[in-house]
Amino acid sequence: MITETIPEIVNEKLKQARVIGAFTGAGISAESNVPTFRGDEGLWTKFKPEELANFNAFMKNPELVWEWYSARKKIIHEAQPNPGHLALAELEELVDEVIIVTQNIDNLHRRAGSSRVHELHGNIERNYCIKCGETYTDDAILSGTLPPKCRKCDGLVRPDVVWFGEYLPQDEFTAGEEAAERSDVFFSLGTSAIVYPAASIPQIAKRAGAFLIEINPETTPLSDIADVTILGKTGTILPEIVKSLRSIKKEGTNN
Ligand code: BJW
Ligand code: ZN
Repeated sequence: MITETIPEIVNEKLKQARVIGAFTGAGISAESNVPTFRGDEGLWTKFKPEELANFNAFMKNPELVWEWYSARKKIIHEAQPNPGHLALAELEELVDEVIIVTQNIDNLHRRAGSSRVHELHGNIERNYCIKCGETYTDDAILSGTLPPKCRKCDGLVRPDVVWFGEYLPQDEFTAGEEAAERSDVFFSLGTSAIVYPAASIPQIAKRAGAFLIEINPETTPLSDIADVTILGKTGTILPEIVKSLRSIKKEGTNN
């Protein structure tokens, strides 16, 4: 079902759910003014993500790749969690377990208060040396000229994120698969759902029997298998969903 309003079945399924999973993408942070990767609203129209988010591009032109990441770092640093992130965090008060599986590297779920977050594509706050593996989480390493160099071995330092052609962190991906398999209701939120293997996570949830709800202003390849696709912004729809669930649960305890 593709709809612009929240159908009653969403409330019914959430009311019964003990474990809720949420797979998130750049769209959930769009209302925090963090640009998405693709589409008309995507700010990175000059370069396709495939052109910058890969190791060969980094080796060819580390300055350019670092310029992209430092610009994004600045935007993310200034960003605040939006009502969509906050609604997911609030859901933890109403349900036994809420597990977030995110493709985002921006930390906004944790900053909103979500306690279980699995990051499939890394985190912009971490960096590491490609030669000796030393990790850097302080911004001091980025304060000199770009690209930053390792203090130990003078090797190139890169952001600890997953680029095209690279493996996802195995433990995070496995945790994502487990969340998908265990969820009664599973959300796919603000993602174009085209980048694999991450995009297989909501498909695993559906196959394992979860009720799959997608929220996105546009349909995606996932819309074909979602039980409900709500065409809208996560910052508007998620708070409405959580508000209804709160009042339903409250009614239940009063009776
Ligand atoms: C809103 C909204 C609002 C807007 N509210 N919604 C051919 C076929 C199949 C697969 C492949 C292939 N060729 C290569 C591959 C594999 C490749 C892949 O999937 N490519 C496809 C693009 C074709 N995958 C990989 O390479 C992965 N690794 C891998 O496969 O390893 C195995 C291997 C190892 C060795 C050799 C070969 C294979 C790794 C993928 C890594 C992706 N990395 C990035 C960068 C991360 C770091 C960083 O952030 O810089 O991850 S790319 C970028 O895309 C980023 C994102 O996490 C990811 C997904 O994007 P996302 O989040 O969905 O954003 P958008 O912009 O696409 O969509 C935003 C959505 O929001 C839109 O739908 C809007 O409508 C919506 N929206 N406002 C709600 N207010
Ligand atoms: Zn080093």
